[in-house]
Amino acid sequence: EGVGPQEYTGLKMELVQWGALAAPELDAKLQGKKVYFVAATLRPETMYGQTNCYVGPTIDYGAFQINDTDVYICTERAARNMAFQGTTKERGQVHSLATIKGSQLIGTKIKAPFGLYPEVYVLPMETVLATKGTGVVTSVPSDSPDDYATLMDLRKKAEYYKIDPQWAAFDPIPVIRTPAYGDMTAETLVKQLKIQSAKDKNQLAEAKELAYKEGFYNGTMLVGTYKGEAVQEAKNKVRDEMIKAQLAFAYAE
Ligand code: A2H
Repeated sequence: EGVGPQEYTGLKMELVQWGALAAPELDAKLQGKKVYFVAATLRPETMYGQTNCYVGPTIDYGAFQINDTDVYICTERAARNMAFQGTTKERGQVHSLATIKGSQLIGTKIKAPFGLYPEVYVLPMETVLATKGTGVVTSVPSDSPDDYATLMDLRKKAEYYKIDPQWAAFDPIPVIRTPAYGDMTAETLVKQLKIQSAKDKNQLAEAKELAYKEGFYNGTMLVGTYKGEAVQEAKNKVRDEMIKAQLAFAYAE
């Protein structure tokens, strides 16, 4: 990354129902609050294609009281950053209501803002970094090679990953068309580069770079308010629309 701060979109994915591993601990503590998983994304225009959300199973997460009503699930590091970016009611203040391991969040059902699948599940991704973004990654397997490779791994070995196959059953949705890779950029690249799993780090880094550039410079929206428009134009419009609807906020680090 460059010298300046990275500008993310913090996507608010509202809790629908805790998974069985989180429920006993968190249900009582967060009674009556509006709870959101907050995912940091650089591709807000792809959010129509969310199929699930990822957390790192070994990462520590917290439930942070952000204002009078809202609680955000993310890393403490991210909550502290938010507190200095006007996200919290009191500047610099973070109030932790509970802590929880990523593994305990698996199977939780949440809303996917702007998603064509309105509700999705939280799944494990071993490559999520605790030191980047919020530690929560919303998954768009049509356009993110990492998201695609992990979803395929989870489907192949549901038992090993201790997930219900139904949680990973939402198929990728075409969101963006590119001249080089068609309507499913990530799938095309994963196949072209012969990526076998999410462990193929080097090829995935290459696929990520190719997908990002082609999507941004040559992509056209296939769905949503800006269908038919260039990604370059639609990107910030979708972001603004989400922020206006209070489904997202600006997050930088
Ligand atoms: B992106 P950069 Cl469709 N650990 O969002 C690992 N990856 C993380 C993360 C973390 N802690 N926090 C965010 N990310 C992911 C959408 C997307 C993303 C698409 C295509 C590419 C893409 C849907 N997932 O990212 O290192 C998030 O995934 C590739 C650039 O700060 C976030 O945007 O550049 C991106 O990585 C931020 O990565």
